[in-house]
Amino acid sequence: MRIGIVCYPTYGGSGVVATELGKALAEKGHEVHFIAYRTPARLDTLVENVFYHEVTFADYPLFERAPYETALSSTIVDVARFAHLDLLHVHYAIPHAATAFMAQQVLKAQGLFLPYITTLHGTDITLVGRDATYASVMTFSINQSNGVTAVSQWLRQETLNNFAITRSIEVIPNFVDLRRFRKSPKEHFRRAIAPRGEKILLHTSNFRKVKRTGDVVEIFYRISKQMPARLLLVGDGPERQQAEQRCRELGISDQVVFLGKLDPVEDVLAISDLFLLPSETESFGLAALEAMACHVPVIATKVGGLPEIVLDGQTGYLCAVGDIGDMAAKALSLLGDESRLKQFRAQAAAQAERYDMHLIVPRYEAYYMTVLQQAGVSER
Ligand code: GMT
Repeated sequence: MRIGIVCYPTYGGSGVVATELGKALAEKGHEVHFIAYRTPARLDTLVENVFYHEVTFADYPLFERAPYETALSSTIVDVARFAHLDLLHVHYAIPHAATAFMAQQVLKAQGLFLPYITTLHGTDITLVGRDATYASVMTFSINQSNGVTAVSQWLRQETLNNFAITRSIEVIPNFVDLRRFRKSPKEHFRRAIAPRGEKILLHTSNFRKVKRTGDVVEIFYRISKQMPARLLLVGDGPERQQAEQRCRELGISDQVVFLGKLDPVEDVLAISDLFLLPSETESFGLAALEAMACHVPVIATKVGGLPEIVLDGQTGYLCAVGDIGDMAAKALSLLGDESRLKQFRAQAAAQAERYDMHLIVPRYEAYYMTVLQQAGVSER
């Protein structure tokens, strides 16, 4: 199959899922064409069957903001025509579903039909999508999609509850490449971070408000008062500076390492004892899944799709949003009990296996076939 994939190239989860999916499909022999305004973070283009098409913006003094949607739709049309795409798969509804619809209409006028699938990831529905600024066009372009998927049961329900959706939504959860995430710890790295055998806590995110990075710092502060510990923070974003400032105020800067944007997150996960994800909302929590794949239990909030991934009392703990005290207490009790920690580590890894790439990617392939059949198109 020849598949076009549209995604955000940033470190956000939707871009990561789109890129990993495209790479996995290419490995299975499909021809995959990524379309984005920058090379996606995890994309390695020197791989068989993978192509990358950059959306370029022609500048003009009249534009205060370059018209991204028009440039993207035009690029989709161009790639669809010349690479003979069978299907377009867009990740994150805003504005990608609308641009896919526009491209479909342009191609239709040229006598070509390009079915498109929209994958809903989270904040496109829970935060941004609800804003009246976007809601009507977003609802329309989701309904016009030839297929719609959501990354968790919760997100599917949330979409149906909040938008006038007239078509079915297939749930296909996110996945993990276990080959990549089953790493043995680099002992010299662990010794450098925790020379006296301190416990290592980790948080990775794009440091947006929704991630509650401030809570991560407060939870760690409470833990560090009770046991020797280190906190590693991977990623960057608007809340980072505030988090760094709070570490200084609490006098814990020497126990906290801000690693910034780091792609081989598996190397950091491999030396970690516990993962913290105190988000306000999380439609899936890919970061939690990647942690569990590395045998790292997760303390998270009981929100969104997280209870579908993190099994409370087995692969970690789920607490109320903002309940820093409870999260710190649960972390302390787990880190202080070596045999329970070992059991949780094994259970976390076993749970991650249910989301193995080799189980989930075929579900996308099957869904593509269904969509093509329903659209009355035969695969090239
Ligand atoms: O909102 C984000 O944190 C980024 C966003 C993204 O870029 O797409 O992440 C969402 O999609 C991820 C991949 O499906 C999910 O794992 C995240 O849970 C989801 N984020 C939220 O719902 C907050």
